[in-house]
Amino acid sequence: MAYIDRASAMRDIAPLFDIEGVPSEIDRLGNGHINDTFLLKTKDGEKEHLYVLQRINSNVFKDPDAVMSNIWNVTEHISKKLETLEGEHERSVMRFIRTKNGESHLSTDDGAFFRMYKYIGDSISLDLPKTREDFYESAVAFGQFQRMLSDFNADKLNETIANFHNTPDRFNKFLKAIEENKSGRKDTALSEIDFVLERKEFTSVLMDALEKGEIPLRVTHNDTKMNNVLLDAETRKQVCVIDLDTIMPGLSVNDFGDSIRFGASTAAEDEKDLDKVHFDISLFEVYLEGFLKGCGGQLTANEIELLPEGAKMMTLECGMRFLTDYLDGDTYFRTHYEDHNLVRCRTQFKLVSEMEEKWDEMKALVRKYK
Ligand code: ADP
Ligand code: GN1
Ligand code: MG
Repeated sequence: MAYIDRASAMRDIAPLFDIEGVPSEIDRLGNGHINDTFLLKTKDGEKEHLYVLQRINSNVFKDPDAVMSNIWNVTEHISKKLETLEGEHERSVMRFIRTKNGESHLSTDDGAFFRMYKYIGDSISLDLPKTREDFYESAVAFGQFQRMLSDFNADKLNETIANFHNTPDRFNKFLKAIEENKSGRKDTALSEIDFVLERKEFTSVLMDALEKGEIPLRVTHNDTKMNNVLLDAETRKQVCVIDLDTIMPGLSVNDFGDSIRFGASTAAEDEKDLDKVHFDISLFEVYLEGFLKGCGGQLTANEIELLPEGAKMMTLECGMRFLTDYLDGDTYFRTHYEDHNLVRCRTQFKLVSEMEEKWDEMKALVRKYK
């Protein structure tokens, strides 16, 4: 997907939305791997307004209408709930802006899709928690998010990416990528490929538990990394869960697990020096406490028991996805240099190995909360 330049986003796209004021400045925003995200400033006399303008990645999201229908329904559901609570909640949910024609998003003649929402001011989004409290706050946010959606009718949800966290299916796609070797890079990743192949059995444990009815299907976020939660810049309290494209029926343990993968690490997802990358079990416990608090007693004993499996599954799956993309020639995740996906997959596998070493401790920790 070709990315759009800032000037044309501001000149040609922004004015088509029902925003206040006249677009005056635009900059790129955040470190997301998928969408094309801009911070837009407008001038309205003396006043200034801030918006986020995003081009949806239609290579990843094949049906942007389905994505936007989920997002409007979910944010409306959450807004209604917030109205019943005391206090100010303007920043607690994403507020989308329709186009001047009343559409939920904009489709252009060249097949691109854009959406606009309010920038959530005085907030930060972190690629690694700076303190334990930061991580705890993100856990509460994702737990509460799940709780707020517990009575959302899942039949209203579209599956925006088929089999998104179906890890055995991801494994089969990985095998296909090895076989096709579209990038010709297979020989540079043999030990990483073996790492995944050795864990084939594990890839199906959560889907099996779901099939046997041991854990429930819930409405989940499915992309719960720390930079998808905004914290207040001053108080560092959680403000809002963002990046709602992958809300779909899913597993609570995977929402827990994806946060652990990203945040309970001592280094960034793309750290090249693996000596710096460790799984920090004390951060696992911090997140566990925050997540359970946020979920408000909703998780079943089986779900709590399988939280470590969620952590290992999401880390292995994500590493496998980076590796698959590396073998395919970097067509899915945004990369910034030649081996970026390979570097990313190595950090994930390092974390998986350390989780395996600390497995009994992880299991003992969750059992304290059952
Ligand atoms: P992607 O799917 O590419 O990850 P996101 O929706 O997560 O796209 O947006 C990318 C980044 O932009 C986020 O990680 C965050 O840092 C920043 N961002 C997105 N929306 C907002 C917002 N409403 N307020 C402040 N920052 C935001
Ligand atoms: C992507 O969109 P972003 O950057 O928040 C990806 C996640 C991965 C993550 C790895 C839709 O998340 O599934 O876990 O990168 N999102 C999609 O950092 O594939
Ligand atoms: Mg994101």
